[in-house]
Amino acid sequence: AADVLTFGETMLAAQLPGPLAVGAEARTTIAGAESNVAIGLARLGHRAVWAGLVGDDEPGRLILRTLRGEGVDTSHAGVRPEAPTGGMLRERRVADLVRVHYWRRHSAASLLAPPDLAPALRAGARVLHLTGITCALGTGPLEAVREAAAHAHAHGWTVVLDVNHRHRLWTGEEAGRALLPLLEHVTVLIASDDELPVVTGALAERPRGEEAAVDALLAAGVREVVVKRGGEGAAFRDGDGSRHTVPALRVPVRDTVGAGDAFCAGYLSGLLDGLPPERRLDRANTLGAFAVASDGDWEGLPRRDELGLLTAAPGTTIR
Ligand code: ADP
Ligand code: KDG
Repeated sequence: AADVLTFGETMLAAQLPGPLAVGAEARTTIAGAESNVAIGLARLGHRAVWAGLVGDDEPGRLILRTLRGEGVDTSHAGVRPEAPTGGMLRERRVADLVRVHYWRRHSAASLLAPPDLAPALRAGARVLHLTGITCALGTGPLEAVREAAAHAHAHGWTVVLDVNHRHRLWTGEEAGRALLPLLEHVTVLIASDDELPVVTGALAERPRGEEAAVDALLAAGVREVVVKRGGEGAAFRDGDGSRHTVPALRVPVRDTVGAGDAFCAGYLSGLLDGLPPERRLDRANTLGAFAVASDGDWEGLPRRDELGLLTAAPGTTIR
């Protein structure tokens, strides 16, 4: 069986070093939070399955080829001729500000419905990885997430939900209402500090502050809550009262997009390797640092033999 099953929307992505409106030249690649996690895991030697839908088009072929080339299992991915693969464009509008544009309405990935996942769920995995992005794609994808979470929970898998709130797709209120019913199935909830209120805002008592928000999530049945704090690092709490924090690694910041997904892949890798919470956080932090210190969402993620690279002195040339 697989180590991790994940699914969601992966898009054709264009990266522009300058403003789109004046015709900056683009580099094409693929982007998708769930496939970023799958690639991060595959690079570390884990068996990751990505089970999303693409169109029968060139972007769809690029996506499947890239994932296969990275060693991600796509045997449960689907091709839908009736809808196009979604797209996104990321423009570096000015040095420190990136703007994202999506073309994903009515995309092939948004056609996802529970039956599409049945074979992958039957095949089994140790961990199910879900993100709030998939929940935002429509009622079919949301139902698919709910059924997958219920199935995985009932079969004793570890269920990991990364809130991954995307303002461009839905409001915090909509996200909270959709994610709340999932919590009873979630083992590990991962959120950035500003995303915690998205989920807990939908609770009747609306906890105030991070501490209260994490308490409320643990009371709702989540076993571990991992909070990402960008350049400050991350924190962990579980239902047994243990707590850990780790500072971020000090690296030059190239491109922060994808850091959260890399972090998540590192955390899952640590779980699969049976590491204790503090070392899971270390690995998560290490992958997050690789993502911010390199261009692209997933291109710079480490293989297992590269995990220690960031401890080299700044400016090192390895020869
Ligand atoms: P997201 O991309 O989901 O918003 P964060 O920005 O919180 O998530 O980043 C996720 C993780 O990536 C952080 O918890 C940290 O481990 C790492 N990270 C983010 N920014 C930096 C940074 N400037 N330096 C080093 N590590 C970082
Ligand atoms: O997490 C990085 C993502 O922003 C990117 O890969 C695309 O899935 C994506 C999204 O919805 O923004």
